[in-house]
Amino acid sequence: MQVIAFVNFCQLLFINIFFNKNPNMASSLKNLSSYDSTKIPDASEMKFGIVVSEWNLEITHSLLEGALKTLKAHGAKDKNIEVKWVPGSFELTLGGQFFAEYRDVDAVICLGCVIQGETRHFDFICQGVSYGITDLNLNNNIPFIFGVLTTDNQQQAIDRAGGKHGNKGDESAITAIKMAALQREMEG
Ligand code: DLZ
Repeated sequence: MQVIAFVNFCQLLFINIFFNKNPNMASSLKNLSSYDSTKIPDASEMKFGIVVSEWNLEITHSLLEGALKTLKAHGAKDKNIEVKWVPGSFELTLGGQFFAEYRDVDAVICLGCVIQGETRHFDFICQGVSYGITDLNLNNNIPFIFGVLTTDNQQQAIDRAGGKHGNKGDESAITAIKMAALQREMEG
């Protein structure tokens, strides 16, 4: 037991020193835009809703660009992708719910960016949107994708919106395609 704990400790130490970053941060090790395109299902018959937050617009605009480019790269047609804007990330949940109620879509991608400020507002927004999107997934029979960056500062967001860590929009699009395909497969 002690030996295993020691080996784990050494692994973490190595990763920490080698990458000079926190090993708990997934995107330090994984680029958000890297995936094996041969393993992605065909999206040509799928319909997508995308809800995007206007807060931190330069970032969310890049997330949207990434998501659109990736959906289309896997066959999704323009006419089958609808984009709606909401004021902030807190409103992504209701925007997503509107898609479930008023549109016929296979998956909804929710894109936003919450950057830590001086007050606790960050925590409330992050909690609201993450619980909100979880509820959407459980209460509607389609997938809702959590494409929300929650970062300490602007640079971390830039790095994950088409920067050195890839684009969360790409990752969200791939997740949407995979989940829509999974649902189709299980429905039979
Ligand atoms: C108010 C607020 C703040 C301070 N920061 C952000 C943010 O970093 N990212 C974001 O998407 N939205 C932010 N908002 C707006 C809230 O999401 C929401 O739109 C307002 O609180 C109104 O409900």
